[in-house]
Amino acid sequence: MTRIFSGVKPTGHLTLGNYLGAVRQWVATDQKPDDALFCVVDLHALTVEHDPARVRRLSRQAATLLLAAGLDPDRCTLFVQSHVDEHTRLAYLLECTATDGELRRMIQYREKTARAQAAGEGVRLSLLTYPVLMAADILAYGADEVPVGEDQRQHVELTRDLAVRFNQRYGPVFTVPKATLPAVAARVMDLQDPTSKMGKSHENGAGIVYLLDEPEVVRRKVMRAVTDSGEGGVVYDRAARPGVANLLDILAACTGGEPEELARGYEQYGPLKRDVADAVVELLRPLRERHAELAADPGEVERVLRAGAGRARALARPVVDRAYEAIGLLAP
Ligand code: AQP
Repeated sequence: MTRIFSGVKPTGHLTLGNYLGAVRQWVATDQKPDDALFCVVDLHALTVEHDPARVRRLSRQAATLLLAAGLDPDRCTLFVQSHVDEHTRLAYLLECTATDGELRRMIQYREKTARAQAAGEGVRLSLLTYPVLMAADILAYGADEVPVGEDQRQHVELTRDLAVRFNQRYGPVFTVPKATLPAVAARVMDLQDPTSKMGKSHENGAGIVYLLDEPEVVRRKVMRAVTDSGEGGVVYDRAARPGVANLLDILAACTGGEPEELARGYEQYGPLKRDVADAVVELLRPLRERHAELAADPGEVERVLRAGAGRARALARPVVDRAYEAIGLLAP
């Protein structure tokens, strides 16, 4: 049985990018509680300037949205990262395995450092080390596959490197995982700036479709999406026409077609945008409805998370204990 692990960070409201790039893949897996682990990775939200009350609220909301999106607590393990100490226990051993140079090469570190500096904020040490914590999130469960969007591919590569290095040096403790990406929409771009990723913590929400946006808000954002001059009709060309390519990717992800093929069905941008807006609204409708039901019963979400943490702990502890022993620490 293939074991999968993945997570979402409560740094903002979940977006269409998170859904198409990652969450939809999670829901589509043939889920079994011990082999499908999904996590609200709240410790990762502390790596940048944050408001404690907001992180708590967003953590609960993310868990509720994951259930609304279709994760079934009887067929997967859904939990909150900070509820399972094994993640931070293992992260330290992996910090003793990783090098400063390889962490400084991480693209997200470089981008987020630039953002923090531009805002006049200090760069937290945890921003540098968080990919190691992410490696611990994955390796603690012996996950084989990590379904993620394109932006996380580099972090999963690092996880593989650390697992291989640890195993070679101290003995075979970790499963070496691989990233799995969706065929389309592995990198959904911002509708207002199609050269950058649709990211939930970006300041300007005009180019971001949030999963809980009202239908008319979704329509407005899609209809105002930045495109190019439009000369030569609608063609799928990611490099030359990133805005249109992004809309075609989103449409393909929603309807199941191929972006190049779909492009042939349009001569102008207006009808394309209308179809994209309709497709996204319909895709998100059941999720929004289910979210409203679940949000009315927060006790149920808490029960799911408590049970999930218990299951996760039982799976992670033996792996982390083995790593402690292998690296040379005395058993307590
Ligand atoms: N735009 C995107 N397109 C496709 N997949 C995406 N993911 C994120 N943005 C896109 C995937 O969603 C999963 C959860 O992401 P995360 O919470 O770990 O955060 P992130 O990757 O750092 O992206 P965000 O949402 O943009 O957060 P901020 O703005 O805080 O950095 C991951 O599998 C990710 O690949």
